[in-house]
Amino acid sequence: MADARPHYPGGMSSAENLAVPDCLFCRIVAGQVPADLVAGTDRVVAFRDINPQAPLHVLVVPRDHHADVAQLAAVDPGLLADVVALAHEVAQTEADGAYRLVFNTGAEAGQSVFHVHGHVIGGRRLGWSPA
Ligand code: D5M
Repeated sequence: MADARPHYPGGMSSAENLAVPDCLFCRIVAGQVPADLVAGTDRVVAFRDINPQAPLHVLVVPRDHHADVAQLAAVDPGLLADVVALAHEVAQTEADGAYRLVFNTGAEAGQSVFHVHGHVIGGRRLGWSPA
């Protein structure tokens, strides 16, 4: 059967894809760059966005490196479920339970860090649509 896993630049397989040098969020996960951590498990970490757009603005990332949400879903859907579960937990703890979970995917959509992260945004009434 064909291997459906996405190709990673540099020839890494998903099994080797645990941490990527010079990836900002890999470095936060490793404790090499300081961050305001709010929650975490053995698989996922939540920390405050450095440029908050709302009273609650937390990023939830898998400890393992995956470039974007589509790659994560293809390689490890259970890990994506863990990201969503921690996002939900943070929103219950820090906001009134209503929140927006955003995965910018691709530079044209505003993704600037290519280690998948869900933006958990809440704590105020949210308008629509994104600019
Ligand atoms: O979101 C990337 C997000 O990452 C953006 O909202 C800023 C945030 N950011 C960048 N550097 C840091 C550090 N050091 N700590 C916390 N948050 C950070 P994107 O969807 O890729 O544009």
